[in-house]
Parts: sequence; C-alpha cells; structure tokens
Amino acid sequence: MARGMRGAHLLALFFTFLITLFVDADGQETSNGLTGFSLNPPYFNLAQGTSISATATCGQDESGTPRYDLYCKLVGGPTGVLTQNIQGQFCDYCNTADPSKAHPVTNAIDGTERWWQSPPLSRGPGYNEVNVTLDLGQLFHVAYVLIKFANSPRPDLWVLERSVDNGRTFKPWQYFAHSKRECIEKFGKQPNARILNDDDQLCTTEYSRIVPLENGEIVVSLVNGRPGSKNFTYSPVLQDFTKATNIRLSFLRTTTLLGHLISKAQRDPTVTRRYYYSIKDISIGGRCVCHGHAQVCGVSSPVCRLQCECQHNTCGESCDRCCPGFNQKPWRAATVDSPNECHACQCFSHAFDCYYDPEVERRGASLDTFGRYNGGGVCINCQHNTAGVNCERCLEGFYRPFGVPPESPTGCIPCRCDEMTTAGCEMGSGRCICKPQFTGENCDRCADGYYSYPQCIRYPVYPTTTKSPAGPIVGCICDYRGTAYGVCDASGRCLCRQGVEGEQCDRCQPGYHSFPNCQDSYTVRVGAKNFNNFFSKLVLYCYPKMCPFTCMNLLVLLYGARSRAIFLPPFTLDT
Ligand SMILES: [Ca+2]
Repeated sequence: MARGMRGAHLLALFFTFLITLFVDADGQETSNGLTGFSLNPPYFNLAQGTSISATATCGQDESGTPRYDLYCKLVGGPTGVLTQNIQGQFCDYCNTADPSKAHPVTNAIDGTERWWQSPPLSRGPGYNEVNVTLDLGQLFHVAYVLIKFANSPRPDLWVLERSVDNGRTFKPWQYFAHSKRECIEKFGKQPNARILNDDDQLCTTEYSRIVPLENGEIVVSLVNGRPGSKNFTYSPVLQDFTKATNIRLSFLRTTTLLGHLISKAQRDPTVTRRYYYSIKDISIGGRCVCHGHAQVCGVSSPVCRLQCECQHNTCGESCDRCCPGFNQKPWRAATVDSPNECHACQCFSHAFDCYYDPEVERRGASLDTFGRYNGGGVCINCQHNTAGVNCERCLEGFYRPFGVPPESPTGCIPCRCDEMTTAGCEMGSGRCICKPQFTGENCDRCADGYYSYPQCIRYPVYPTTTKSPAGPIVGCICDYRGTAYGVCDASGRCLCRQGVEGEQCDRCQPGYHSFPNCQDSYTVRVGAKNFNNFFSKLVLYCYPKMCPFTCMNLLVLLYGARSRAIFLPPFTLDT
C-alpha cells in the first residue's frame, strides 16, 4: 500500500516535470494552448490507454504458453524480495501463470512500479533482439518519449522508431549506442552530432552506459533543441518529424558487464541469465495533430478516439480539411500570424457543399459571401432548379424574374417557350432564346443558313476541293449560303446553287427571291376539303406568275374535281 502511494506520488512529480518540459518546447505557448492565431490542444501522456505489444516476454514461450525463466540481477546485495541466492547472484524466475511472477508488457504503461521483462539471454542469444511497440491508435505530435527501466541496465544498442501509417512501415527517430564507433558502424550516423535540421536522426551514446544498473531513465526529446522548436507552427518539417501513429522500441543488444567478451561467455547460462531488458514505465508526451485549428482534443464517442474540437470552419479528426460548404479557399494549417480559416462558399442557400478548384480561382469565376470574385469554391449539387459555380443561374428552361432575390428557393420558374425551337429563356425578362437554327421574336423563322421551317435544315457546306493538286492554291471568297457542292471550283469560281448568282453567290437570280433561300414560288397556305368533307391543311407551291386561284388546278389534281380550296384567312403569300 505504502509502495503504491509512493508510486503515485512519483508519477505526479513526473508528470509535472513533463508539462514543464512541453511548455518549454513551444516557447511562446501560453497556458490555454494559444500561440498567436494558432490553436493547440494541451500535451498529455499518450502511453496511457494505448495498446502495447512485445515480441518476447520473460515467463512465456513463443506461443504464449507460460514457462519458468530463471534470471538473475546484475546488482549485488540481498533485498529480501528475491527468492534465490545462487553463487552470490540474486535470482528469481518469471512465469506468466503466476501473477506475482508475471511481467507482461502492459506493465510498461500501467503507471505503477510493476515492470515488463524480456526473456534472459540464457534462453538464446536471439533474445538480444526484442521489439516493444505502442499503437497510439491515431496520429499524434510526439514531443518526448521517457522510458524508466526496472531491474536491468538500459539497453546497449537500440533504435527508437516511429510509424505514421498505423504500423505498416517504421522509420528511425533516434539511435542509441554505447560507443561513438558503433554510431558510425551500425547506423552510419555521426555520434552526438549538433542538430542542424528539424528532422535529423541523432545517434546518442550517453544513454547506453552501464550505470545505473537499475532504474535508469532515457529521455528522448523530439522537439527541444531543434531549429524549429521555437517556431513550431512555421516548421512543417518539425511538425512532420514529430508525427506518429505507432512507436517502436527496437532493442538490438543488451548491456553486459563483459562488453565485447560476451561472445566467449554466451554459452554460460550463469552469465547470460543476467542479461535481459526490463521497462518499468513508458511515458509519451504528445498531443493531437490539429494543425493549429483546435484548443481541445477530447474523446469522441462511440469510437473512443481522441478528436480535435476543430475551429476556423475546419473538420476532420485532425482538422485537416475544410468543413462541407467552406471550400472557397484551399485548406491550410493555422500559423502564428493567421488562423487560415476556411471560408464559406456562396451558394445562395441552394447547396450544402462545395469544392475548391484552383482553375476557377484563376479565372476569377467564383463569388464569395462578401460579393467579391475571390477564391475558387464551386457549389455541389445546386438545388431549386439552379446551376452555376455559385448556383447563381437557373437551369436551362427556367428563369428568375426581375426583382426576385437569388437565394429564393422558388425563384427559378419554368420558361414559357416552345421547347422545339428555343433553348430556354433570358434571366429576368424570361424572353425566349432561339436555338441556333431559328430566329424571330417567337423563334418562328429559320435563321440565316437554314431552310424549310419548322425543320430548319442547315444548307450543306462541302469542303473545298481542288481538282488540280499540282496547281496553285486559289483563294475564293464565296457566300457559303448560296454556294452548291463546294465553295468554289479549281479556278476559284464560286459554284452557285440554283436560283443564286453573283461572283460570290450572294444574291438571287432575277425571278427568285428571299436570299439565301432563293425561291421562284410563293407558298400559299390553303385549307382544302376533300370528298368526305374532311378539312385538312395543305401547303401549295404556286409560281409567282400564277394567280392564287390557279392553284386550284393543283388542288384538283391532288384531290379530285369535286374538292374545293378554301383559302384560310388571312390569305397570305409567304415570302
Ligand atoms: Ca509499470
């Protein structure tokens, strides 16, 4: 009981120490996590509550079955705790089946004096290489890793590694060796080098000394002492360097009393049973990665993951994107000088979401909520019959009458136009917009270059061809509307259609009218009654020299002698 109290007291002291270190790490950081415009959640011990695993543990075999593992401490002197005293060594055994002799890896993060222990080398020299991995469950910024060792010295040779892809790949964070030579030979790193870059991977020798034989500590600072530590929000390299989803302690060799002579003694179990790793507790000082957009990082139910409480209109577990509808500008991390908040898109209340398009910003085609063409937000899925970058237009076939505000959900009303001849109508006035082949106030005539209303067929345009490929290219300027077969012949002469004349085929021949639809007939609309008194409409083509009544002859030819033409009022000659 007294021991537990003492442990808790030490732990409290320890965390006070941690918090002090972290505030120092950011320099300018105030107690509320505010650095200029950049918001940051507080640091805490990430190790508590993570899942931890070890590749080997004393007291169990490779399959996890409990077994007896005898080990002895390097430290001399009876403590009364150990049960055996063999040849002056103080020994004990591990067994995971016995709670008082079990040293599972979860002991390394439980905040108590209990510890994790690896199998002694007497079980095999392969137990020099043991990994302890912490799965943080999500991405964090890690400022410090503190490891308190238990009843063995600190490791002789090892690597602190991190993963940013949930444990798929690991890369070194820091190397540890007992000699400068090993830094170079094993890791290719200059020992105890000055830190020049935010992402330099150091090789340290100070933490591999054999003393203390028990209860040693290693403090790995990943922020302090680095160039970007005083300006964390402006140091993307340091921000990246401190990110981790998983942390791995990759132990390569235990510390021994014999140094390099271990190879000679490695078959002697009375020697090798004294060599193993033991960890009393690991603390990882870190905080959520919120990109300067959150002051609070809390537990989100039901997934029980820590989540930034994002501000500045940002969203996502780490505030790493703009919230739906706030993509007028591209997402950016907050800095000391600017919150770099996400701005709302202007969709006139016709869309919930938008995306950012740099090309739209370059063209100055996106309106912001202040009425300026600033940013590149494009509204997604415009509702209420609207369309456009800002849902500012009506869909084709709809128009918004003058005076109706653009955000009105009922503002876009259907055009009152003939769908056959029109392509929607004008905003405001609702005036019909003719399809290309039609013209006129009501789109009831063929446009230039088209004929035979209401089909309005395009006059054929043939590619220019020449029959004398060896000859010079002859330029010709012809009115395509009056030209037949091709624009011109090999000599450059325009080839006019029937009823058309002129060097450029640009006028009707005498007796023809209505260029380019040069006709020699007038169209007379008449009504006709056939034998069965069935009244039908037909169109007769009468030559200009015929009087309209002469058309009767045609009618008789078509419908028989007893049919009668009734000219529909008004009796007109279509030109
Ligand atoms: Ca512990």
